[in-house]
Amino acid sequence: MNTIFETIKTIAFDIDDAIKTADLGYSDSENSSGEDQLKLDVQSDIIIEKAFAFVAIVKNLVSEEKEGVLELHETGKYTICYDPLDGSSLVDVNLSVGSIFGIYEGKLQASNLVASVYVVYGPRIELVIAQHGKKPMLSRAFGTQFREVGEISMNEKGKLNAPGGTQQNWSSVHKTFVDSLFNQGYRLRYSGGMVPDLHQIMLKGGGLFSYPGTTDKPDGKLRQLFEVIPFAFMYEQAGGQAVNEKGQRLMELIPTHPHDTSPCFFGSNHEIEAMKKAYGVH
Ligand code: P6P
Repeated sequence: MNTIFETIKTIAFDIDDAIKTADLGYSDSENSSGEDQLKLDVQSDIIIEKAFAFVAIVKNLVSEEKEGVLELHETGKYTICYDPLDGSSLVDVNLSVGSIFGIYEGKLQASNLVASVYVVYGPRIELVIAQHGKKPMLSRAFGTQFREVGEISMNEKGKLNAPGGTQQNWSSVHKTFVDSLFNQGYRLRYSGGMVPDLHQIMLKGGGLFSYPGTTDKPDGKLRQLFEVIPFAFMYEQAGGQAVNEKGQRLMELIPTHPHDTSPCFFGSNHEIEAMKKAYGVH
């Protein structure tokens, strides 16, 4: 597993370099979710694929930017599901973006997640690794090396509220719930980048990130295998919770297709319990 983590650290520096030097235009293709691909999306995906081609324990890759499963090593053990550059459309306005990796052993479902990693490309490059039985570990790049900074723990109750999706497409239950948090003094913190938005809530003591089912996206927007499940694991390991609109743990998800999405709520215990009560699912 450490070989995978070390490979991701190398990937982080290469993608950070690409962000700073690459053409920010659009390619002439779409990803599997029908979203226009930036040249940077494609370049980041290639960086990751080339890096893991030399890691024998990696059996398969599943990328947000590609359809299906790519077999790398027949005798490998793990499948890595990843979003190479989540929120890439924010690069051209110089906001932080990230890469997300879910490392699975066996069938691609949440219960088979062995570890998750995300990288934040911001004023600094930061990387968080979550493993079973441990708090997520934050590392930061100093020069060409990552150094561990410390474990991440979430408070029981936070102050930040990151409500995703288009408000006019929210249910009335969700709108009432989100407004109730703001009426209690929660601060709006939403950039449109899942990785920096969830990173901020974890590091700043907690709160709630929500991307519910909406009238335009009834099953939510965020992809289960390489966005929702990796972060659900992060939040649970940090002492928080991660649930869907029925209050069910996202770590119980069993996708039927590699690009399945799910409504998702990530947060401190207090905010998730408040969400369950507001949704009538507690
Ligand atoms: P909306 C970026 O496109 C992304 O996939 C996530 O990084 C982010 O949380 C979400 O979409 C933002 O979506 O609909 O709120 O703009």
